Amino acid sequence: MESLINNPPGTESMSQLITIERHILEQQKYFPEAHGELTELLNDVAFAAKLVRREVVRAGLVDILGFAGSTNVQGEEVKKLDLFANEKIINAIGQHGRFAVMGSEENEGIIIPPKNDSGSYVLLFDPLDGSSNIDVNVSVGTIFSIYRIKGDDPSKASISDCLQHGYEQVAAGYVIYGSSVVMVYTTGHGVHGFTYDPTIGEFLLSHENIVTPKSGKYYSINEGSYEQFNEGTKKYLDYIKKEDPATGRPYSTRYIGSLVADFHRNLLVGGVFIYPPTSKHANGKLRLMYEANPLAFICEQAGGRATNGRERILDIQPTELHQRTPLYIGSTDDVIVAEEFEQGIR
Ligand code: P6P
Repeated sequence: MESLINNPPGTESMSQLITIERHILEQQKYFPEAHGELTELLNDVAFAAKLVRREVVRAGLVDILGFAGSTNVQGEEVKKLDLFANEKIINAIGQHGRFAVMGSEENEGIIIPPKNDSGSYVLLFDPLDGSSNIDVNVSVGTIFSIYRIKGDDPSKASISDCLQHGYEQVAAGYVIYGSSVVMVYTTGHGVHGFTYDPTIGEFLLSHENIVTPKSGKYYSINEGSYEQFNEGTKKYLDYIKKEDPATGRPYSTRYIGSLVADFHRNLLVGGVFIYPPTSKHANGKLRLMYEANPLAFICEQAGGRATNGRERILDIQPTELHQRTPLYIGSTDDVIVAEEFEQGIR
């Protein structure tokens, strides 16, 4: 597909304008049994992303910044945009009844939409990850993960439908609200990115079949937590900074402090993101169900690797909706090196 960049808006041929709705429809051929439901709910998510984008990109212009005064289940101050994004996604998606049950980073328990009688799916999401960066105009993101309910009666949907292995996901994606707004998703048939064109209000295919490099030149970790790291992580950091042209070292450090932004960069150009176990967070800080699992599904579909340093993220048996996990994710060769230090092999 010719790049849209070579054709200024208005000059591209219609064949280049593949909207996310059209692309999702084409993915339906892989799910004949879904009777179009998956298509509709992915479009619901894309629509909700447009509503969130509208506010995020003008956050500085309206009185939507600053703390909402409340704190979320994680005990963190909740900014108005977190709350807004959470409400928008729940309302915009819950109204169609396609989801039997939802789980959000901002809600302690599960959410049963008012209308869920026809819902065969589960939606788990982080409405606005990295929200502490909103006030300083650093990219933030929405992350989502979709499963089928385990039974066939939506009215009986419960927490157990939310606590499925990551390998059971039927779709996953994220939206990064940055210099441009990009939505990336997979249904298990490759990873595809869409850039929002505000002149027509559509997400247009801009990154077809994303394949992440086998290795990169970036490592992403919060080195300010060095003293909290275990010996394996400290040895890894010493290793990755040593000069060795044969292995492309030293790698450059890139850490934005916004998971979706760090992940997206490494997905496109190669690299590894690590949130390891620390003395403060024995299981790391990031959440399994609506951060690690969806990004792991996407990363593996793009040819990358995602583990907790020892075990494949998608194989972890969930026990709680908000459980944390260490996360080693990105280019396969780079993740393996980091794991070998974590496991004491190096
Ligand atoms: P730290 C943002 O708060 C977040 O949840 C992720 O987006 C980000 O990767 C991580 O936390 C940053 O955490 O401890 O390095 O500030």
